[in-house]
Amino acid sequence: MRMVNSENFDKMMAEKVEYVQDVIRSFLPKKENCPETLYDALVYSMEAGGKRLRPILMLETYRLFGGNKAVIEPFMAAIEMIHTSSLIHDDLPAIDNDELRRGRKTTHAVYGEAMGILSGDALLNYAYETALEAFRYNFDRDSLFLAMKVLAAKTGIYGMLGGQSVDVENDKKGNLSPDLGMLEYIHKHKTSALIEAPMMIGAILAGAQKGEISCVEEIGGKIGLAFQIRDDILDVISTDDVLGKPVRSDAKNEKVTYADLLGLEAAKKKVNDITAEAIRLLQTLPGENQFLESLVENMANRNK
Ligand code: GRG
Repeated sequence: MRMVNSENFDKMMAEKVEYVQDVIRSFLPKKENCPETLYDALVYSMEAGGKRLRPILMLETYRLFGGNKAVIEPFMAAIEMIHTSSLIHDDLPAIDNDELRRGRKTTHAVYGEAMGILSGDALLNYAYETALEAFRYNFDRDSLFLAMKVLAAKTGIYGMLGGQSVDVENDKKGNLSPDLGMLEYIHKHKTSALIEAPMMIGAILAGAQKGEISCVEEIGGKIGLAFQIRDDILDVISTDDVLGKPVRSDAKNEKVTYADLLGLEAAKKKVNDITAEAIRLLQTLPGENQFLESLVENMANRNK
């Protein structure tokens, strides 16, 4: 495999995270124009750290297809805003009811439930305002339109929100007690869709062909599924301190997970198998991005 060694990978990743933070900050709303507590709550969650994987996957897929323009930046900020809004809402009392996220108190734990709902909504809306900034650039309108459509669709009913709405009915006591097929539906929508979207947007804005964009969608689907199964495994084997969020959250909320249905060892094997498929598919694309391949490998073996 064409990988970056681990020391170089960590250094490159740190540099990319720093660049992504600068991009995100440059697109955050201006304090003067925003109600004070709403501003504080949404900046609190956006600045709480986080691995910034989705904007980095977007950027690296963009680079894989030869993209090198600033037009990608509003989309990088937008995808992290959408992701962060979903985490704020996921932590709310009505959903997972968690008080720890990214190593700090959750947004609703600090600012109250109403502000948790509103700052999540505000970030989701502001993500689209932000992505639309890309239309200020002198850039192909059809590609921008397609990128906007992917961003909206993968977040919505046919993506993250659709998957999450099935997941809230997933509980061992019985609303839904998913089998592997249903669990795969949930994961592919609530998690993979927000990995597919940034990778597809990177490919679209770099001018990839239709078939290549579909291949990137398939790769993102696999990476997302592996990422979520790893998340379920870490929920069982890790600690609050390492993860920065409460472990055993799935058990507390009586969620059926891959670790339950397959057992830990088979779930780990599934993560490795799907990741290998994703990397094999990446290698069929024109161009080469060793960092991206290493990132996908690292996501499968992550401890946080
Ligand atoms: C209104 C936008 C909105 C959303 C509501 C709650 C919800 C719908 C969707 C939740 C989707 C969700 C939380 C899926 C889990 C995906 C997952 C494993 C997220 C953790 O991602 P990391 O590890 O987080 O990349 P960091 O903190 O590093 O960014």
